[in-house]
Amino acid sequence: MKIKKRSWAEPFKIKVVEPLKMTSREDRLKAIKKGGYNTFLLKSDDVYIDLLTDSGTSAMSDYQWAGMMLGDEAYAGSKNYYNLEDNVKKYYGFKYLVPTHQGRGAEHIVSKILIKKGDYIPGNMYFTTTRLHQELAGGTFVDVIIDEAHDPDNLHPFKGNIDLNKLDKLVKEVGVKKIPYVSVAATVNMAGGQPISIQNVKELKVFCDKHRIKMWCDATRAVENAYFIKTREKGYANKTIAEILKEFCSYFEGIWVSAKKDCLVNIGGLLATRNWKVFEEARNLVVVYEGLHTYGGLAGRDMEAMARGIEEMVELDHIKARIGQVEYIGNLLIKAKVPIVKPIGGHAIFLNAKKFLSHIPQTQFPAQTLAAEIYIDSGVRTMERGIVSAGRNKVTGDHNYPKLELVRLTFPRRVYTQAHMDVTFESIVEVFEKRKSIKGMKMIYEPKYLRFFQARFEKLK
Ligand code: PM9
Repeated sequence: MKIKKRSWAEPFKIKVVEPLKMTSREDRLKAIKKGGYNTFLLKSDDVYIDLLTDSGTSAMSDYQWAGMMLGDEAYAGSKNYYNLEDNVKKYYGFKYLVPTHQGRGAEHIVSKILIKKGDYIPGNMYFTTTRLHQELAGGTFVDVIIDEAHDPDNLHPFKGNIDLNKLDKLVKEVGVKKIPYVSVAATVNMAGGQPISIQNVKELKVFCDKHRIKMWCDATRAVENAYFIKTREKGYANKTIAEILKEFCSYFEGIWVSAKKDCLVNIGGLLATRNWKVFEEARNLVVVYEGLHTYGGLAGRDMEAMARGIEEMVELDHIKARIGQVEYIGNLLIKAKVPIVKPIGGHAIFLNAKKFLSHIPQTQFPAQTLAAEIYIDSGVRTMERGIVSAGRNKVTGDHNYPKLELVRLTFPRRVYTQAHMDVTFESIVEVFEKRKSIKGMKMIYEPKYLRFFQARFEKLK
């Protein structure tokens, strides 16, 4: 037999296992009904394969666990803080670090420092917590991502790119004084884990320097972005992930990071900048909202795990296998003609619920419905990323109607095997086969903020 293409495998072996619980269809029907047809309201005990999020769900390495034992739990000046500071400098390239309990802690502080009432914050598609903090600080988020990002079938290799014409239009409309910074996400979660190119960031930098606008980056999944730059962008194939990450970050005044993703930890976040004034203000605010500036709401051991996770996140074998797993199931779904967002993104597969359940109008929550149906079929937990996540227009109070109505299958890092991918794939195909019989839902409880976390639904008869 001639082998056409050699396979890759996970660059680790398993040392500790956590048993998974199998449930019956009846159990799952009861559980999802009790949880108001919202997968966030399920008990994890009732879940078989948990693809809700890649946030804080990674498996840590033995090197990270060993670091946990070296936690210096001093209130002030923990040595783990200094290890983290060294690695943030070495890998992200920023001199000043403020740790936070998780990403939104950093978003809160950055938004409070940079935004004043009446400002506009352009960005490459909104993210739920990011936009909310920008709004709570008095700003209005403006989407300036390229149009291709809103089309699930468009094959643009960098759908996270910013459309400089849209940005220019905003500058002309509101004036530079009302634009405190451009909010750049790498990769873009809500667009399907799509990357932004270095070329686009460089062009943005020229534009922003000309208009004296700052650039800040949500670098939560910037390592995945770096992998896409390496594999898709001219001139970067021979650079290491670490080199690309550092160059990428060099265009920004600062970053915020939810360390629960790329950095391979279960809790943690950070804000890093090269601007002393911003750092000083952030250091002042962090003691109000998070904790002292040398721990920001984290234990010393958590900071050590993060410092070590940062070293591991840029290893090529790791990131290749991580994205390879997403590509594996994505390609199976494409072959089975299940509609997904293309190109396949970094951290997740996004099912196109608008196409999958084309008979259900957006006001009956097709993505929310599909996530519930997949859970009922197999115990695989996914997440809605459509009209529920998009929330309401803060002026009119009506739903925001996003073009993308998606269900996200998000893959925790180093947790599941290829066999788990096969089981998940088969479940989605089964649901796809009987899609015509599926009915939509109505919302019966809606919380004020970030409604997707706690909203409740009922099945339509
Ligand atoms: N992202 C996710 O599942 C967890 C909460 S929202 C469902 O994708 C970006 C790009 C994120 C992110 C969280 C945060 C907030 C900021 N930026 O969750 O507070 O994807 O650590 O980070 C989630 P924290």
